[in-house]
Amino acid sequence: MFWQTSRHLIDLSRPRVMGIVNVTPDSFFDGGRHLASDAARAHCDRLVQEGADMLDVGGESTRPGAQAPSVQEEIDRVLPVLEHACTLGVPVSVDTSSPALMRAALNAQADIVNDVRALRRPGALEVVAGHPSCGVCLMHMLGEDPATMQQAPVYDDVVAEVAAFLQERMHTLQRAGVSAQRVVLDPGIGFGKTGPHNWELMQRQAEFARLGRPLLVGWSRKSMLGVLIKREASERLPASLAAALAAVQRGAHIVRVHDVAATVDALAVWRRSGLAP
Ligand code: 7PJ
Repeated sequence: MFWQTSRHLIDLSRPRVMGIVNVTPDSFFDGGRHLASDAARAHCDRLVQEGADMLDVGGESTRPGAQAPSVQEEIDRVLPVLEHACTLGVPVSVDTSSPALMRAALNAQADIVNDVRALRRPGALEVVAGHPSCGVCLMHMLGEDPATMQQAPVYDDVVAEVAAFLQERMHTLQRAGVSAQRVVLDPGIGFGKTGPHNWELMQRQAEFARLGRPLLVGWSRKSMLGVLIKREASERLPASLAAALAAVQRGAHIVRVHDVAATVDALAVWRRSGLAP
């Protein structure tokens, strides 16, 4: 299976590692932005050295209750880092729901739009459809607002409902002229799901294969791991590795992770062991 993106045709015959680059300054002093973007550029270099197959650069925290940055603030944060990432020889995605940032990122040679809202913001679908070849990751989130998505999410059948949503969004893109070869799907671990919903998505992940497109999943350091093993985010690396391996064993094509070096090592052993499905 292949993923068509702006500059790269990505071969997904073996699992790939997407390294997370967050550009979210925790300081609102004037200097904070520059420090944050210098650090983020260095982090891009490090993740590529560690073996990341692609980088995902984002500036909006989707933690429940997080304050959303203004569109201009998000662009000012992300664009300089993205421009640097695009010089490193690997495919680069922009993690945003903002059509203005999507357009700016694609003009700056970004390969992929990764949108946790699956291009539901007005104008977002048009930006992707207006590009001849960029890739897109469509993720499921219950509702459109991280601030409220965790307020008692309810599903009859979480796997069926997430799959139906992803299929509907993919068909909408195809009607707008975006070919399926440009699309990757993501069940959105932690986005409007209870702990049991997330684990059911893992246990039944193989059912997403019938959608016919590659699957990207992100379990890295997320809270359902912490609930299971009772550890803070900084101590969730072993749990995150186990989740990444379980996900690729169940057919995930791309794992979105913070800890690239460790994930690359774990996947090398997994492959050499002949466990590939
Ligand atoms: C995801 C994401 C994910 C995709 C975030 C975090 C929260 N994009 N952006 N999939 N998660 N495609 O990393 O903890 O799971 S932000």
